[in-house]
Amino acid sequence: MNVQWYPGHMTKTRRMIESDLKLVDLVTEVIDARIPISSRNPDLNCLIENKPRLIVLNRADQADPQGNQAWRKWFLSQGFHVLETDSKTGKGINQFPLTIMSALKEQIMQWREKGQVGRPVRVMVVGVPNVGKSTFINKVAKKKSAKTGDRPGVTRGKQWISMGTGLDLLDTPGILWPKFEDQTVGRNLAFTGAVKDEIMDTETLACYLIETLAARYPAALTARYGIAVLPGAKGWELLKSAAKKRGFLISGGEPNTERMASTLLDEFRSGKLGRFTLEMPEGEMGHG
Ligand SMILES: Nc1nc2c(ncn2[C@@H]2O[C@H](COP(=O)(O)OP(=O)(O)O)[C@@H](O)[C@H]2O)c(=O)[nH]1
Ligand SMILES: [Mg+2]
Repeated sequence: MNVQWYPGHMTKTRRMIESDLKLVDLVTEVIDARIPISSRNPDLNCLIENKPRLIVLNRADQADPQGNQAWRKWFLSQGFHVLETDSKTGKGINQFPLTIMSALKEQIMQWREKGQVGRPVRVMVVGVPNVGKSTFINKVAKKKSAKTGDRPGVTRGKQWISMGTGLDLLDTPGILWPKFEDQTVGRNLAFTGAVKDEIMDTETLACYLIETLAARYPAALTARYGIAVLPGAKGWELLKSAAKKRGFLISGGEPNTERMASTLLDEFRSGKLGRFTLEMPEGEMGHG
């Protein structure tokens, strides 16, 4: 596992986030809309306590639109505010300031009653690696001020990005750790490329992915790879069929499952295969 997730760094990161939290009125939790459970930190609720929270369903462009809708509904039912974004193109970003203002409407009215008229609203972004925090902040700032690919444990001074009248965003996100000791979480993060492929060999990972997709999105596999997907189909068989259909063969005519595995992961991550939500709110889909 990556060095940035060692416990020492976690403690340091947690302390940093705790001190940043004191400075802000609202926490923006960026998550990967394809894996809304696996891309969250389970300890965040304790850490944040009662601060208003905005869930940004980022990578909405890569997730199943029906999945986005179901998750929006679920997070709203949990008392969160929700925004769907594609930070790569910027879709949904312009709703960010408005969504914050509406989330803090009562708070702002209270400040006004107390005579705190010019009090700026301050916001921070948190999230696990690879959900798109830096890209999101860059789009919000409309300039490349947040570094992409940053890592926890880096000390820095506080910088604020103005998002318009009286609305400030902390320019550096709080980087949380996922619940990586959970196997399903680890796999989901590996599917999306959030953790390096080295944690598992590519073929094993691709077997899990194709089986997961077969259970929920069989038509996408048939459309892209021309394979029949029967109920209960096993990952290894599906991977072999796809390799044969693609003409990926090794000497002797055996399917080149290694090449097919890389292709599947690439096509899943790049969106060529389609838009997928691998986890649904409880009650909407059993975990595959
Ligand atoms: N398609 C798509 N790609 C995104 C989106 N947000 C971020 N990315 C890409 O995902 C990668 C990781 O993003 P980054 O902002 O570094 O993630 P961070 O680790 O959370 O800061 C980059 O290549 C981004 O271009 C999004 O909403 N849609
Ligand atoms: Mg980053």
